[in-house]
Amino acid sequence: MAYKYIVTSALPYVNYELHLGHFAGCLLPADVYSRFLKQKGEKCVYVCGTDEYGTPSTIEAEKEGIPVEELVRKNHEKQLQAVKGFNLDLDIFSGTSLAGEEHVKTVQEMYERMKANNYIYKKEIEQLYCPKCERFLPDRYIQGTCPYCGGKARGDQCEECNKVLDPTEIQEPKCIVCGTTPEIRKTEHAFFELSKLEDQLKEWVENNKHWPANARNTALAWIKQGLRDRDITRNMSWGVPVPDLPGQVFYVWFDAPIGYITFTKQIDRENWWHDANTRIVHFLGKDNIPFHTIMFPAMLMADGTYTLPYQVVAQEYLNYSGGKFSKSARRGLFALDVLELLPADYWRYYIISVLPTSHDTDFTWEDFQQKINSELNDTLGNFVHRTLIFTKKFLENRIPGPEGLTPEDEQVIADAEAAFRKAEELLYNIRLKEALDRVMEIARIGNRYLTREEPWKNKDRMAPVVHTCLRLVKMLGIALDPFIPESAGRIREWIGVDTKEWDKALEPIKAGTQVGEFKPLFSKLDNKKIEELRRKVEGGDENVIEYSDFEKLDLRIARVESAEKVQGADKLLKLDLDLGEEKRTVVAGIAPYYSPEEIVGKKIVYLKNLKPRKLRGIESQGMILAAEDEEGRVALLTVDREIGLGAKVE
Ligand code: B3M
Ligand code: ZN
Repeated sequence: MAYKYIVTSALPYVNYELHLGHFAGCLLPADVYSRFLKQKGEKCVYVCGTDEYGTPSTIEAEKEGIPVEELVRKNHEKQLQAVKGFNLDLDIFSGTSLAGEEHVKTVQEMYERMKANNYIYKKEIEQLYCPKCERFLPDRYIQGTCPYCGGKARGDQCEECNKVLDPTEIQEPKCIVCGTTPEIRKTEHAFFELSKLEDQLKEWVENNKHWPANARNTALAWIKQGLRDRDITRNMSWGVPVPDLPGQVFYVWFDAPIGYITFTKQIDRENWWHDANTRIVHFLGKDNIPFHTIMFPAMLMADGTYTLPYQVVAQEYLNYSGGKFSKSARRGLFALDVLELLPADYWRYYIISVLPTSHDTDFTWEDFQQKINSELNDTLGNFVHRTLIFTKKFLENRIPGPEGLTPEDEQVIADAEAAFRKAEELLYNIRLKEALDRVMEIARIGNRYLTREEPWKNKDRMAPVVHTCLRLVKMLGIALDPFIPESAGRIREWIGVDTKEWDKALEPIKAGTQVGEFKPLFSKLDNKKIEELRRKVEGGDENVIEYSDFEKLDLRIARVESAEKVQGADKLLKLDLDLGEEKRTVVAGIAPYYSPEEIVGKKIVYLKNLKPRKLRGIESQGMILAAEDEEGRVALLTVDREIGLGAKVE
């Protein structure tokens, strides 16, 4: 029975700048898998797009001071560039707001069906409302103290102990926009009666024995804790409107997975979703497991018209030299940056070869260098290049026929075919890293064979050996396509193979074909080059200081006891500071911004161990800290709560 495949990658939030972690987590594995299925002639579409609604976008838009629609368009375009640059063979890269009415309709219709099937009810809840902004505060707009660990809590989660919180239990809550203390108000929301589906979900997950362990275990652990009904609406305007709750939109995690259906609709395959013969295969990062193994399947069950996901492939994290990727800290490898350094295939090869399938993996430059040099260049590149060089040098650049093949030569082809078939089986089972290793085995077989045969020493053997090698090169040109499509395409072009159909790889190669112009597929990365790449990515070392540099500064809190103008210098104020145990005098250039009366009594930040210097005859001992912006406004650094004089700033 032939299946249809809908392959999806988790929709990246549109405010993200895509980095290699996203490519390892879901984009590349889905691409490899769907490319392979298409090569096998399976009916397959690969859909993805940006996740655009909800607070992740509105918060970022506010930060950048632009309308949310503008942020979405701008960032979607950037992500699209990255996705294209990495040669993802997507059938569509859409977006939940960019899909417009189509998405609104899909979401609202699904909601109506869930409601008709009695899985939706309305309930009044207590929510934080900011009287100054005159609105209910979405989770992430609330900041305060965690009631469990006392750490900083943001919205529905504590940033320190990671506990999931009800925003109303956060202590000393504040609106992040205006700083006002919000009040609790009642509002009616729609709830998804997830609890009703608990048994059905449990049975379904238990029966999905073909799921990878991380997805299945996480899902079962969640179900074991008991499934609570879910609030699926929010009082905000950036989202899909809830038809029967004016002023509210669906929670972003409700509309986002429905995006998979909307995007499939946009390429006219909607009916696949209703077909029991369709295998829906989700690729995602491990933090998204519960939404893909429980929430979304439950929504599909409650709707009743869609087929359920077949496979959930969750990757662990790819970290950058021991820590999470972070743009603001300039940590990690961002897609558009790295494409300027090396062709996409280098990155694609590396990512798949270290795919974090069962545990978090670290990107390190040493490992990257080693894989590119010894595998991509020495094993693959050299094998292809040597074969083509022999063809050119000894065989007038024409592919020789199979005449004179010995049983040993036939055995080499048979061994390579076995590796090829094994790769095929592994690809069907989505074991991509192992599949790539089997494909590389074809090149290793070829290299060992050439080293053993040394055809340059025995000219009679040249034609059969090169023929044998070219059979392997053809297999590589096809089997590498899911992994490194650009290089695979080049290989096929050089040897005149005009198809990438998977099963054509084992057919004999056309004798007499002229080999095209070729060049080395890859180049080695020496230490200097690696250092250069690392510096480019990390933004150079010039602007970075060590913690020990910072530690040299003896910064203290001091109170301004008295202040007076310095005679004959209209910019300067002489300040007497109280550090608790001791007193100091400084001269500061802040007279244009602060009057003496204004500054007395302020607790400010004081740099104690700066070498004293004389200004207008007065010894200035250290300095006080102030900030200045581009418009020339100046503000003193002060403390935001009670603290003892002389306290160390660190
Ligand atoms: N945007 C979470 C994330 O990017 C979320 C995935 C949605 S998949 C339907 O990590
Ligand atoms: Zn507010």
